Amino acid sequence: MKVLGAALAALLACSSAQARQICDQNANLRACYDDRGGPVGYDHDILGGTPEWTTLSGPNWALQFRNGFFEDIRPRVVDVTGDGIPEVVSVQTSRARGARLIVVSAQGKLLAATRYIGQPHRWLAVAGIGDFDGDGRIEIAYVDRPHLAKQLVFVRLEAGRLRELARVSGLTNHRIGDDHISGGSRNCGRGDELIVASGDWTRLVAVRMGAAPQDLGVYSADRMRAALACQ
Ligand SMILES: [Ca+2]
Ligand SMILES: [Ca+2]
Repeated sequence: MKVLGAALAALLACSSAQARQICDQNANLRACYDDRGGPVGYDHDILGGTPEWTTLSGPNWALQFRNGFFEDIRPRVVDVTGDGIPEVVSVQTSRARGARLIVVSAQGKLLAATRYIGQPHRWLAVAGIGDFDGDGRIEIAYVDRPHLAKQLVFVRLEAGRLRELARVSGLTNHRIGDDHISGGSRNCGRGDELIVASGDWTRLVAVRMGAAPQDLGVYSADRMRAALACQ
């Protein structure tokens, strides 16, 4: 028992010294954030104890940004171009200019990015990826500054850039210090839609692009989970 205890202690000590990592996989593409070489000392901690991810990596590539890092809960490996090959959707933050949304190819090439928000400690939270207007093309939705501006933004990767398609005010999906993003996308038989909260966290809201947001009643974490499961 003593030997086992010592072995376990050694294992724990070893693992705590190792870089932390979080991954996502789709088809043959597995992409990961890790905090090798970190932390970067950005002093934001908006995601409550989540590492300042220094590296986004794929099977045989690794991406890092000078004076920046990845401020996110996990990479999202999704085919956003519709060619059957997944891309990686990520939130990359500059020390000087805050966060932006980026899309990276399966080979690790930066395909497109939104503008940085423009100042440090300003962030965006990905809300979901799907066909939110039913036209067969994929959109990426995120909340621009979920604690300040509270704007749900739809963008689509077109001709090498992320084109902004729509912006809806008064919605949010993250509270300062939460280590997770609330809500997400669902398809309950009427196409993809987003589940988010009203800006003051009192109402549960479903959103499709180009349609008025739909009030689903009083917000609670349990009711949000049920809505995501089409219940
Ligand atoms: Ca693709
Ligand atoms: Ca669409």
